[in-house]
Amino acid sequence: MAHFEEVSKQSDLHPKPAGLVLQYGTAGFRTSANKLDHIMFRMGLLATLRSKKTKATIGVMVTASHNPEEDNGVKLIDPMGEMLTSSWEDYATQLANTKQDELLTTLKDIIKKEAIDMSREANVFVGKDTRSSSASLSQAVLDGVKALGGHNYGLVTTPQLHYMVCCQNTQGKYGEATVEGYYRKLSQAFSQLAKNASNRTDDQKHLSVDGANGIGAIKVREMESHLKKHMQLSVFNDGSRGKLNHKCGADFVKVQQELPTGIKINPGDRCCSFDGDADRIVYYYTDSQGDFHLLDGDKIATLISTFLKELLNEAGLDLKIAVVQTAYANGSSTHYLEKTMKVIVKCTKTGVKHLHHAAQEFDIGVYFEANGHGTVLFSDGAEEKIQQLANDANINDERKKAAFLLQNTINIINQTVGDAISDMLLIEAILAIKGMTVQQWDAIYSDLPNRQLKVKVSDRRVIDTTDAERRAVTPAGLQEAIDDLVKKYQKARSFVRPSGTEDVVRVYAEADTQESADALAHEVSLAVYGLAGGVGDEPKP
Ligand code: G16
Repeated sequence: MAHFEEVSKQSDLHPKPAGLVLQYGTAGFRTSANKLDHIMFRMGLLATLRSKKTKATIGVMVTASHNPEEDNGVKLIDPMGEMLTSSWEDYATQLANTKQDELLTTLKDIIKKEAIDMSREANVFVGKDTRSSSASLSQAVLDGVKALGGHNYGLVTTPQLHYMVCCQNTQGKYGEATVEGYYRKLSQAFSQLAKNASNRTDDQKHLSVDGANGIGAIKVREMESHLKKHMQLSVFNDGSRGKLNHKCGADFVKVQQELPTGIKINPGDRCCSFDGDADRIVYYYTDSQGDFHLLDGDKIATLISTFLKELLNEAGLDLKIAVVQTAYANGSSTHYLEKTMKVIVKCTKTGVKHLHHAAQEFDIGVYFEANGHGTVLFSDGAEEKIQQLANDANINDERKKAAFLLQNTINIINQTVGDAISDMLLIEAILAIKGMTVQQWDAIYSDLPNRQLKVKVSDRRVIDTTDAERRAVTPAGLQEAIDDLVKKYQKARSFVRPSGTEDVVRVYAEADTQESADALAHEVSLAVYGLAGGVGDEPKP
C-alpha cells in the first residue's frame, strides 16, 4: 500500500454498494455475507496500517461466529491477541462507510492522524471459519494487505488466531505461532493437570462435544490425539451433515435452554457446545426425568474462580482475584460470588473486549459472559509470584503442588480471548482434580429462571443504555415501563439492549419461577415493540 494506485485499482474490484452503512459492533462487522466484500478489502487495508503503526503483527478473523451460515463478519486482533483498540474501531467504521471515490482520502487522513510511517513493513495474519462465504471474503482481506506480506492461516478458530498473533509478537514467549504449537502447549498443560486426578473410569473421562457444525469440531478432532490418555471425546455436529449453528451450538443451547439437535446422550452424561468460531462454550446434561440442565458462563466462572481461590490458599499466595460479568449474569451467580465466595464482582457492557479490560485491573481476573464467552487473565506480577513459589526449594509439599497446578492452569488458559477448546480443557481438568461430577458442579448454586428474547425494530439505535446496559435512557418511557413490569414479580430483573451482532433488540428477564420470567420477558418485549418502533408481528407469548 505504499502504492496508492494499487489500492485504487484493487478497490475497484471490491466496490462498496452505494448507501450501505455498517458499524464496527460488539465483535467487528456482521451482516449478510453478500454485503461484506468491500468491508473485507478495507479491513485488509486497515490491518496493514495498524501493523505499521504498532510495528507488530495484526490478526484479521473472517467469521460471524454464532450468527447463521448466511451471515459473515470480520474482526481485527491487536498485537497481544486482544480485540482492536476502541479508537481504531472508529477508523474501521469510517473506512467501511466512506464512498468508493473517497477511499484514498479517508485512508490518507488516518495515516496522517496516526503519523504512520508508510515505509515500515506490515504483517497480517488472516484466519477464517467454515462458512461457504469465508473463502472469497478472506481473499478480499488478503487483497487489501496484498503488497504487504499478509500470512494466510486458512481455517482456524478465532481464539487460535488471537493466540498466534500474541505468540508472534512476543517472539514465541507465549508459545509457538502455529496451530500445532497451540495443541502442544494446551495438551501438555492438560496432561500435567490431569495427572493430579485420582483414577477415573472411561465413563468419567468421557465428554460429548457439539461442534455447532463449525470450525471447532474440526479443530477439536485435530487435537484429540494429543489428549487421548486423559480424555475421551464424542464429537457431534461436526459439519459432515448439518448446517452451521442451525439448532445447535452454544448460542442455541444457551438461549433455547435445550439440547442441540443431533446429539445422542444418556441421562447424567457431561456435554458441551461450542459456537461457530469456537470462542464460546456452555456445558449441560439431562437428568433421569429427562430434564435439561445448563451450566453457562456464570457457572463456568464460579467453578474456575473457586478452583483458583482454593489453590491460592493452599499456595499461601495473597493475590487479588475478581470475576467480571455482564448484565446477563444470573442474579444467583452474582449473589453466590459476592456473598459466599467473597470475591470482587464487576459488571461491564456486553462484549468480551469490555470484560477483558476490566479483568486486567486485578492480579487474577476471571471474566465470562453468561453466553459462555470468557477466559482468565493473570497479571505479570501474579505470574512471577507463582513462578517464584514453584521454584522455591524451601516450601512444603502442599504449597509446591498448588504452585505447580497454578503454573499449569496458566499454561492451559488462552489469555488472549475466550476460547472454547482451552476453557473445555480447564473445566475437564478441574472436575477431574476435584473428583466432581457435572451434577455436583451444577449444585454449587441454583440459577434463577430466566428468558432471553429478540424484538425486531426499525432502527435499534433508538435504544440507548447506561449503567453497564442495565438501564435504558431512550426511548422516553421505556425504562419506566420496564420498572413497572419488574415490580409485578418476585426476585425479578429485566433489561433491554440493542444487539451489536444482529439486527435486533435483546430482552433479558429473570424471576423466581420460569412462568414469571417468561411472562416478564414477553411483557418487556411488548413495551420495546410499542415504544421503540417494533416492526412485523407483535411479540407472541
Ligand atoms: C459476540 C461477542 C460477545 C457477545 C455476543 C453477543 O459473540 O464477542 O462478547 O456477547 O457477540 O453480542 P450482541 O448481544 O451485542 O449481539 P460471538 O460469539 O458472536 O463473537
